Amino acid sequence: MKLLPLPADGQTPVRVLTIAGTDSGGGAGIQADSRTMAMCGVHACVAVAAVTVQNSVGVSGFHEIPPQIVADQVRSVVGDIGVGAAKTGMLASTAIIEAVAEVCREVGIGRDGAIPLVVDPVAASMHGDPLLHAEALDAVRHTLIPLATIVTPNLDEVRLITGITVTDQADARRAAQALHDMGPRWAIVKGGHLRSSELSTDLLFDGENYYEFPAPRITTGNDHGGGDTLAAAIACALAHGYPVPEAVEFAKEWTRRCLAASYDLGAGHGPVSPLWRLSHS
Ligand code: PXL
Repeated sequence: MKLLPLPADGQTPVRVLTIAGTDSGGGAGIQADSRTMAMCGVHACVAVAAVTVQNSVGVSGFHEIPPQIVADQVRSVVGDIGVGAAKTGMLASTAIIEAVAEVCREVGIGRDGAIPLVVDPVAASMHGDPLLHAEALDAVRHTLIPLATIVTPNLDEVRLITGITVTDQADARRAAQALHDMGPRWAIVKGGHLRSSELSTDLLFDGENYYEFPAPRITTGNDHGGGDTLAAAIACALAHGYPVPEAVEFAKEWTRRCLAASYDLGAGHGPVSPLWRLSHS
């Protein structure tokens, strides 16, 4: 695959900011984002929104960071270090979403700013453990998604956000339209969880044209952090100046490789792994 250019020794790399939750098991969230960013040659800046208590079996609790501290992390990083793109993951609550949206508008992150924003509307872990208060779905719909350059829900999140249960490509198109109507520049409906299909087809929509990204399905129980990895890779490619369809194409192949390299960890689901990059120059 075509990889993103790596910085030379001593050269300041492209920077990407993730605003998300930590995963003590190291598989998803900020840990997945930072790993993919590092393996893409990108310097990861992080604004921690929540700390989860989790391992390979599930999430047993989380602690929310005060909204002002989340926003201050974003302001501090953008004002000094500067970033080429940003990504949101687990934001947990309405108050954090509102604080993040406000600071993003202030510093120029988002669809109308200079810094593209990938919104991964994380609602629950793969085990079904909640990572977002149910009352915050309205803020996801009306405050967070409208800010996005691209929004990247999986099918469970599509159902929660739009009410549409996707079982085929026609449903996926309706869902992409419904998401786009909320205001992001681009919407992607990920087909990875549509187990009835042999292909994992992601559908990208800009309000006019649909772009399909079919890929052979990789069946593994070790897919923890897959959604985070896709969204983080999109953000890395956008920071390198890729147009959105090319960024998605890159990220899809990146994530496929990470799924193929996933490994067992603990008694539950292992993580997707970008470590394959270490042996491919
Ligand atoms: O993969 C979604 C996700 C995002 N962020 C955090 C998570 C998870 C899934 O478990 O724990 C912190």
